[in-house]
Amino acid sequence: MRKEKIFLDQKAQEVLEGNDKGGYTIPTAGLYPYQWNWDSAFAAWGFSVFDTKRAWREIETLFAGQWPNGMLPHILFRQDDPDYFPGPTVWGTEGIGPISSSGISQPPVAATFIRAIWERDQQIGTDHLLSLLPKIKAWHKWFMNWRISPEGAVFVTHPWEAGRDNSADWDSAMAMIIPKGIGEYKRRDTSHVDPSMRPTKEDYDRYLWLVQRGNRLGWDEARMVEEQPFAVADPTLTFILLRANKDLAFMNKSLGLPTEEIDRWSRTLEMGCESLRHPESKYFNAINLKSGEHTGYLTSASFLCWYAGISDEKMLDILKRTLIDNLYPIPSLDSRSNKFDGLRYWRGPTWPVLNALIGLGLSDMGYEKEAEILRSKTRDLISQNGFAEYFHPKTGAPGGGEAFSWTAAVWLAWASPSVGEK
Ligand code: 9WN
Repeated sequence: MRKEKIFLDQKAQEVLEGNDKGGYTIPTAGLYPYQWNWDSAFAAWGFSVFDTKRAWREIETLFAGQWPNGMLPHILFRQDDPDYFPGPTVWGTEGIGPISSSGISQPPVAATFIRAIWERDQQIGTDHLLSLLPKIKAWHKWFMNWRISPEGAVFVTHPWEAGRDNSADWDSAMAMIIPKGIGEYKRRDTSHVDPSMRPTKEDYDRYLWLVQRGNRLGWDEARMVEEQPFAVADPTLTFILLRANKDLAFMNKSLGLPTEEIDRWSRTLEMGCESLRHPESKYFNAINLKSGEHTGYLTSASFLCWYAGISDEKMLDILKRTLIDNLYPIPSLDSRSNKFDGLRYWRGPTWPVLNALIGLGLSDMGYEKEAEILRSKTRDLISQNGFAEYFHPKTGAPGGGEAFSWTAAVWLAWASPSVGEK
């Protein structure tokens, strides 16, 4: 048993090292050849288990791409790679940020993992932290300036911003877009992965249309917000930013820095979380701000409430049901939904990264039993099927890319039996 544990820890470390491009980590070779925002933050968390300095380096290379307006891009294109579409020329952000990048952000998990890395070794970490704190704050402020609904929830202006590309949460808002004039383009993802596991062409047409619009408007938030064609209040970003603000405030306070403004943001977001509650079913869901309608989908993002520090009896009941319904919880879309598709990306599969965030939240709020079920099921998934991008919640079959950085990181920092032993 002990031997197997060490073997898988070693394998996970090799996945991270294999995807290390020298200071920054790609999610997986081929499919995702650049530095992605929340993937990189997860990778840093994984590195911190065996190499604290490398963990800080990952965070610092990520923040090196921060735009003057505080936005931290979702992809940093450090070198052009024809394996991925849409690449830097399609985004057209040249000259805006210090490194060639996309024009949108991604879920701000970084502050939470930065806190974890710092707490592991404050001696090495404090200097790194002091220079990062204003940058994290500037990024969170950008969300508060440009992505807050009137009710206080965070909304996304592109499905990629939530990190849950083809979630059913975007369906009604995506249907309102007519992707005229996008021209011919060639997808690359479907040459790496079976198309049945990927978003559809209709999705991609709209992803691209939104990118082309941002490019045309020079990624100027003030111009883009004037007539926002896609705006969905999102539980992923709302819960994650609230948690990130609390961790940022904690770190600031520990180092004698002010927290008033951050605390104010947290209060706004707490109201925003409540606005995401479905009026009838009472679970947290997304809202299409263009129509004002709750989307009504129960997704893995709905269960991030505890991660944000929100205890919720109704959600606990639904969680218990979900843990029974699925051999390998938590599905990215309720497996009882008629849109459930067990291997198609964010329309059904279980993602270890979401499980880790949900599990951390459950532990923090004292729901150890549920947290442990989730952790041991995630451990089974990875140890039986490898470091895949995601898994089928009923069969455990692996899907998407292989040798995936954030799955390896989740193993090392959360799912491995050796976590807590060291
Ligand atoms: C677009 C890298 C990223 C993740 C996202 C995941 C997927 C990209 C894509 O891969 O999105 O950002 O091209 O499909 O949905 O969460 O960060 O792993």
